[in-house]
Amino acid sequence: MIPQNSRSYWLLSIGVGAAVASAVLVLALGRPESAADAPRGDISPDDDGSIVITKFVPPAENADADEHCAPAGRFAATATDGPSHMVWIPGGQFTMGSTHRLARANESPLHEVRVDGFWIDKTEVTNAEFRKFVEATGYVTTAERPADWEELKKQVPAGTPKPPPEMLVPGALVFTPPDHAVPLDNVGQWWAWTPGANWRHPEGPKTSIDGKDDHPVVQVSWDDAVAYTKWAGKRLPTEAEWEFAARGRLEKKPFTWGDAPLSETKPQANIWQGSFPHHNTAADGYPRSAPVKSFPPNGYGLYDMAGNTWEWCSDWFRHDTYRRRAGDDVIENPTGPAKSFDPRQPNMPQRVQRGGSFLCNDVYCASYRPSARMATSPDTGLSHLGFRCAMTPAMWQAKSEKDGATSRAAP
Ligand SMILES: [Ca+2]
Repeated sequence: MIPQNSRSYWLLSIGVGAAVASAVLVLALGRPESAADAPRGDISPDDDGSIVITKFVPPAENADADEHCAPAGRFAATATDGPSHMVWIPGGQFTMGSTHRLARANESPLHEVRVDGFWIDKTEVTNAEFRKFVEATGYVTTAERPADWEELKKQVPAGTPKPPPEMLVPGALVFTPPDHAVPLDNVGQWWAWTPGANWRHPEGPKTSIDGKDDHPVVQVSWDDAVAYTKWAGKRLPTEAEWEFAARGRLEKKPFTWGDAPLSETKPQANIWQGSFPHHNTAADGYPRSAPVKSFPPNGYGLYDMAGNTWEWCSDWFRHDTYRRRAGDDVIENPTGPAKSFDPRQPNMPQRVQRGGSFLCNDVYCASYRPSARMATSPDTGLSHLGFRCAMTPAMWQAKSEKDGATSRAAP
C-alpha cells in the first residue's frame, strides 16, 4: 500500500495556503505507478575460546532453512558461530523484477543479478530490539524531533512558504482509515500527519507499544534504521539482496511462497482483507502489525518477507532503475543509483522500501510480492514501515573481534 511518503509534503499540505497545498498534493498523492550452510571458512578458536572466522569461504547451497542461523564448519554450530537471529543467504544469480499481472512498471524489465552471500535478520527488527538500541545510545528518532525547515524546503518546490511553527512539531504519518468507502485516488483520505506519533506511540500519542515487544518497530525513518544498523555492526540490505532473500530459492515466482494466490482460509502473510481502506475483516487475525514469526517463513527461513511491515533498503530509489539496466550483462551486487529520482516527486530524495505491509491488498496495490518496489523520503516515519538488517562476513568478523576485545577487557 502506498503511503504518502514524505513528512515534508504532509506538513506543507496542512500548513500552507490552499494553492500551494493543492500543487503539493498533486505531486504527492498520486497512486503508485500502474499499477545451511553458513560460511565454511577457516574457523578457529581465539585465545579466549571464542570463534573467529579467519578466512571466509563461500558456503555451499543451503540444505535446511532452519539451520542457517549459524555457520556449519569444523566446529559445531553454536550461537558463537554466526550472528544470532540471522540467516545465511548463499550468494547466487537470480532474475530480478517481475512481469506478473500484479507487477508495476517499475518492476521491469527483468534482468539478471548476482549477489554475494550475506546474513540477514530472520525477522523484522522488533520493538524490544529497537528499545535496547535506544537505551544503549540515547538515540532520538526523527519523529521525536521537531521538523527542520532548512531540510524540508530542499524537498519541496522553490518558493514554498514556511509552515507556521506549530506545524513543525515532532510527529509522523499514521494510517487513519475513513468509516466509509472512498475513491482510491487520494491517499490523504487514509493517511494523517499526526503530531506525537513515533515508534513508542506508533498510531499517535494516545497509543503505545505495551505488550508489543515482539511486533516489528515502525515509525522509524531511514536515518533511524541506519543508526540502528551501525550500532549493531550491521547494515541495511541492498534492494537486490532483499529481493534475492525474499524469493527463498524460488525462481521467478510471484510470491515468496510460490505461485498460489493468497489463501483466504490459511493466509500466507499479514495483509489487508476486506474493502480497503474502510473495512478490514482481519481474517488473518491481525488488523495492523502482527508479532514477528506469526506466519510461515520462506524457503530461507525468513519471516514476514511478505506483508506485516514494509522494510527499508539501502538503495536510493529511481522509478527507472531497471530500465537503466536494460542490455547489461549479469549485474554484480548492485547498490542502486547514485541519486534518487521519481517524476511524481522530483524534488524529494527517496530510499527504497520492500515487502509490503498489513495494508496491502490486490485492489489497490499488491506489494506483498518479492519484486514490488516502493519509496519514501529518508526522514519520514510511517505506521507500517520498519526494517531488518543485513551483515557481510567482513562485518561479522569485525564485530566478533570487537566483541572479543571487549570481553577480554572486562574485569
Ligand atoms: Ca491483516
